[in-house]
Amino acid sequence: TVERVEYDYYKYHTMPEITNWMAQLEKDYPDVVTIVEYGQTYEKRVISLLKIGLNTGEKKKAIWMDCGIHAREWIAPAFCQYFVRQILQAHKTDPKMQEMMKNMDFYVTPVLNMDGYMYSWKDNTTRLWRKNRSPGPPGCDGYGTDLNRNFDANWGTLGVSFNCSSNTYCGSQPVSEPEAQAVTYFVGSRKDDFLCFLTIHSYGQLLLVPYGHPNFTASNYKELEALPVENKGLVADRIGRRLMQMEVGLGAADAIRSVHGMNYTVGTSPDVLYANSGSSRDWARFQGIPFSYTFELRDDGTLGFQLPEDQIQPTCEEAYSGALHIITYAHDK
Ligand code: ING
Ligand code: ZN
Repeated sequence: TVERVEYDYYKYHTMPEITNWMAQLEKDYPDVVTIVEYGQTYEKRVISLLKIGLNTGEKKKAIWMDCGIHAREWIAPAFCQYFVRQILQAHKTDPKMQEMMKNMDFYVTPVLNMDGYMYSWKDNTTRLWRKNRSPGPPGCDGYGTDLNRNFDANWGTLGVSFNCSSNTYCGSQPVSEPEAQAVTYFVGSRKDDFLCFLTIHSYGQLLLVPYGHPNFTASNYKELEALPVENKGLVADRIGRRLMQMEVGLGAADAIRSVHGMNYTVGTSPDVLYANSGSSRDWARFQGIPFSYTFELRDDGTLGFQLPEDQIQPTCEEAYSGALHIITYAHDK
């Protein structure tokens, strides 16, 4: 008999380990888990996600979660794996999770930027790599585009660099990168199904709501006054959605705090830190997905991207509680 070794969710895993873990889950939960391949990285690795839900034969709503869009943020893929394990366990016993899995499919990408993630595992000098691994335009000797500046949402306008060696290089044009293309195509072609878009980063202990661009937040109030009556509904909806997202985000921060007492700040990126453009969160919201959040997990900057393994468990426990708050609200609404 072959003894199955328990997967250790409280360690950081290499890309091949995560790929094997995905394949094993599909075998262990054939009725609930399906691997979906939906793109290719610059270095031709296949980007895949776990589709998790009960096959009801009905058209279902959907939840998006991606981790590891930035290579060095290792706690993010660890969280996606923990999240998947938790919902699979909960669905065995918890009536609420059973109900949600009947009505919705969870689409979870454990590592979106696979090339960058593998590069960050190479050695001590590459551990803090952030971007993908595509070479810059001709004449540039840097590598990599910041995938969270490459989406088609006010692309190239704020909080980006056009220097291909910069950590926030936004690419040669909107969605120039194959990893951003994969998400854009997969989510964009099913945008009416998605209730919720969660993209997981570290660090900073923040829950960021759209938009990263300040012109699409506060000034909406002025816009509303100036608009002809027939357009007010749309903009009011935009404001209403933003307020609703803030409220649900604050609820998620409370849920997080109740687990280990950690404080997460909720707001738009210009309110909380600095403005940016081309993020997947903003893009998803522009697509009309009602709830779109960036999670910035632990820590507060003390150890930053090199979060010790003994913090994986508490970080995942609290973030799970926050994510579930948002997902449950989006489902019930
Ligand atoms: N932070 C995100 C980034 O893309 C962000 C989100 C944007 C945070 C702007 C704050 C301000 O930069 C990380 N850590 O990647
Ligand atoms: Zn990040």
